Amino acid sequence: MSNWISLGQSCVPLGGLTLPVLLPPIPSASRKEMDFEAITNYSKLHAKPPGVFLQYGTAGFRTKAENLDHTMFCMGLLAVLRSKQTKATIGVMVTASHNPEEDNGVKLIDPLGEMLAPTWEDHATRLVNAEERELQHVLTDICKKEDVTLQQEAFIVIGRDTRPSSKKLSQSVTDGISVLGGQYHDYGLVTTPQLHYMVRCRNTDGIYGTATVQGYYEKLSNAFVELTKETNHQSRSRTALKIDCANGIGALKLKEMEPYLPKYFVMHRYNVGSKGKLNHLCGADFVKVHQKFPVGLEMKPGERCCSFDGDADRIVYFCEDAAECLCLLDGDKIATLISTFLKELLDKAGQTLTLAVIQTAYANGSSTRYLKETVKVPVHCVKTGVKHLHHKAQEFDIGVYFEANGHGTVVFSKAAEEKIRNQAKEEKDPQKREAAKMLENTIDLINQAVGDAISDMLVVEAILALKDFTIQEWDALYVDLPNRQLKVKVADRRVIDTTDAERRAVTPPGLQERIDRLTKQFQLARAFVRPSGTEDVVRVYAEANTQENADRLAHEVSLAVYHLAGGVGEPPTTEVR
Ligand code: 16G
Ligand code: MG
Repeated sequence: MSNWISLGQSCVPLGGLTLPVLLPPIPSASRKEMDFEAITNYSKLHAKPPGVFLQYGTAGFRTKAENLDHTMFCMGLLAVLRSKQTKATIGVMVTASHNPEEDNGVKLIDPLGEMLAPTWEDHATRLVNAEERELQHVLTDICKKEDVTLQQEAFIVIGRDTRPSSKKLSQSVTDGISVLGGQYHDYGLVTTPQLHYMVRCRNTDGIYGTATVQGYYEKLSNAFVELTKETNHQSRSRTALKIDCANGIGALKLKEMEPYLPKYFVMHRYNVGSKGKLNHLCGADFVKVHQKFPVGLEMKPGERCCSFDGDADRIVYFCEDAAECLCLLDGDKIATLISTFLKELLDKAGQTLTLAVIQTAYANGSSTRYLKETVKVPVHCVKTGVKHLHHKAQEFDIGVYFEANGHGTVVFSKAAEEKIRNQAKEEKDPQKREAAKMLENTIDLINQAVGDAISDMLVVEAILALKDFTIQEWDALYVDLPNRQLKVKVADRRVIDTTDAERRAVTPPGLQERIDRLTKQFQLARAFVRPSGTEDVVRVYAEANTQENADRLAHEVSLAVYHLAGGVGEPPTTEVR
């Protein structure tokens, strides 16, 4: 952990600037025992809101910002315990991604930049919901169950998005860290994937990269320049890219990165936060779910555009077609482009590494068919949520994973990476060596820790440039089946239990049979329902041969959910948009 030394000014023992003078300063030295008196005193300053139960969901805790102060403090405490247990740097990111501006959230990042281990998610839920008198017991119990050595030092890195509430909430995290004697470095405003990158850099002694935003920009831009250096700079795919930044952190970070990018990559940023509200009528989630153009972006037919989400870990591409309609290139299209590119390079290099694509139930049926039948790569379907995709992808030498919503990346096994890097150095055959070098640059351009809008955007731009593809040519690889997503409010969404990677409902009784009957009435149809992991709703997905049929099927399925799973409020109307 040599990187603990270079903490500079930002590692201060007390993060919360709001602490009252009455309390003694928290000693910064690592302690042998937990100081429960101090914990209790500081916990009172971050009092648990009465009657609020929060669950560490798909991507951490998420709710109205005003209810999160206590949760943040607890996540500071938990991050210290996780750091002591793993003997590694742990990340705490304050963000609610694509949620509205009033919300906020927090998630912990594990040592290699991956999502928090599931057993610790349970500890997080327990700790956050514990009453003040139970805190001591819960903390002691976690230490016992997880064999935490209290003498071990702890180091945490923190980051936050641009929400107005994020700064204060991240200070509550630092209070939690400090009261348990942990040390920290606050990166301030960063994208979620940048913080994941920092964690991975710090825990690999810098082998993955330099743990600074500058190190991140240098790594990605160097790889991009190398990968695209042979491309024709006048090519059709070199026209400016228009980026909808969702009024979020992506706007700031792209601006910082611009000087590192070669002149021939021209980007125009929109929804940069100067006027509109975060994620409001813009951003990747809005464009994908509503299948509508974001506001605030001037475009002409055929121009290449993309949208980030609020914390810049998702990206979708789009353009306006000849009929002035939205033509969406979502995570499935990105996965197809990347996996085709990797497969071609592997073939050229003569490498026999296993390559697979991981999707979720939301993947468009056409994409799955195209990947299996045309690209000829194995495709696996797992439950929604990055952790499930990431985990499955690690079973292969090269695992490409993408959710249709635009969150995804590629993971390379250590052995695959070594083979590729060795071949790039030692291969005698010039063509094979060139292919290996391109694979090597692709590895460096990809943020393997987690899906990353900036990194994914550069990968897509590089591939389009190398193939001299316009966005329309890329889109024409396969035609998406029309689809529709809806949500239904129910009294308790936990009444819905699913199986087969969320493609079938096990409960409530009769629901799946109803969905099966409805699906049979349409051509090329598929539908499923699942309880959301981030919102108090049940999600409905349907696809079919025409948009009208997809809309009808989605509506019929929502009605089935409403009637069989305890719908509340008015029944879903036929108005789907
Ligand atoms: C979170 C997940 C995303 C998933 C989405 C589903 C992470 C980092 N993010 O945003 O992968 O697609 O939740 O939301 O895991 P839902 O459960 O509300 O549909
Ligand atoms: Mg996000």
